[in-house]
Amino acid sequence: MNKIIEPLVNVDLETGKLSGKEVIEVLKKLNDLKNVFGAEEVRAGMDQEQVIYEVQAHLPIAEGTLAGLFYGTTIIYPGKVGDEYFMTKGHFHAQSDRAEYYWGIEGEGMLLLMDKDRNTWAEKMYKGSLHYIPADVAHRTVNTGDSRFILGACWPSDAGHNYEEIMQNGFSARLVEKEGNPVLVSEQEVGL
Ligand code: PAN
Ligand code: ZN
Repeated sequence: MNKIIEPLVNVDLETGKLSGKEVIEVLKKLNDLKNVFGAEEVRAGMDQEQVIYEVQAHLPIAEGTLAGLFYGTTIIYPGKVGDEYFMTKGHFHAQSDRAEYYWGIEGEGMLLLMDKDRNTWAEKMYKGSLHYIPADVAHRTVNTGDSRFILGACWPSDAGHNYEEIMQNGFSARLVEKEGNPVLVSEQEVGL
């Protein structure tokens, strides 16, 4: 009855790394990111086994369960496809009105956000930055630095992921390097 137990999962507060029994890990290699970057022909010519990002998550209940929470850490490795920085696929939530928190843990990056009217903006992310992703806003993270970029996330267990919308239509802007700096370029400018 009245017992004191050890936690099932631990998080390394320096690196975001999760350890414990109920942790799942997903690797995304360049091969998994077809048509994600503007320069698909450049991506296709690179090493397809290269890991671009990895996600560790603690999902203590079944996906789709109402009113629970999930916790995850994402590591995005540094690099570019052409002039576009390595980034996640990005998604709306399947239950599109579900919000999410992100926070920066290590390195430098950006959170790319796009509403349903395809207005896209970016927020700088760094160790300690906190980001509230509102309902109905697609989100993708981008490593704009030259070392690994790590972020934490917490989202509702019934949010789900709608990757299809972004695979079909993309975001309306991309983060590219120009003269050594990240610049948000809209689809009109690059003819996405
Ligand atoms: C995050 C993301 C994670 C990977 O946990 O799932 O950063 O990005 P993609 O899912 O776009 O590949 C989250 O937003 N969960 O809802
Ligand atoms: Zn999400």
